[in-house]
Amino acid sequence: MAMSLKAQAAAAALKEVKPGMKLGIGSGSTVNELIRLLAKMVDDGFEIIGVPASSYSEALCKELGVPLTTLDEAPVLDLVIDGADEVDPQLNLIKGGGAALLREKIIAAASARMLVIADESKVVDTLGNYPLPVEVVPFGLEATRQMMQNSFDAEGLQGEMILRMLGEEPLVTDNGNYIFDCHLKVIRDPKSLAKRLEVIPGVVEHGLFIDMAVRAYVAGTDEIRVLEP
Ligand code: ABF
Repeated sequence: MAMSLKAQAAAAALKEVKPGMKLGIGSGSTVNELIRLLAKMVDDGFEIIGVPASSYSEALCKELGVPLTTLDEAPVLDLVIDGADEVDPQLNLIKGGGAALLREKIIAAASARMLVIADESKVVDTLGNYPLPVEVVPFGLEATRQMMQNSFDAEGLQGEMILRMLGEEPLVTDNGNYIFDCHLKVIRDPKSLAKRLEVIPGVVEHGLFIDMAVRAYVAGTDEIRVLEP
């Protein structure tokens, strides 16, 4: 059976994984393909140790036999491979559609290099059409919402914020927090917005990954493109 685009992107990035590496493993459906391919390599005797970014990735790795450790045991990683919701030409990213952005960013920051795997639908000229996830502490939610609104106003963004729900209740992240999905349309200056969000005490982390990815493997129907900033 032909490989899906997501699996093709994952397979291309896996060529950068060398035996003995400590590998950050992101999350999402593209990374699930990566985990499946990695599990086959491990079955064939390839030795790596992974640090997963979400409880879902952890469970899949365990189920398929990918050896894991924790970031406490391996605080410095050689490489992380992760998906994205949007990728711009500088390889700035929006991530967090799967609600794992905080752990994904901690793992990316702990890794010497970050590779992105995606299909062509994720590539954009300007970030923002995909709603920006922002992880916030439940305490003082309304105050945090207003401070975030002020940041969007200051950036000239018409930001509608929607608290992510799971049924009738707010979705709770792996870290016990909530997520606002911020519909901003066009984020002209992601760096500036990131700085504004980072000084809000109730904001734990935002889904803008700036200057972190060094290469993206983007699978289209005709070819796999390798993007660099
Ligand atoms: C994670 O998975 C997220 O940060 C991002 O939201 C998402 C991409 O998912 P998929 O690969 O399913 O499109 O990496």
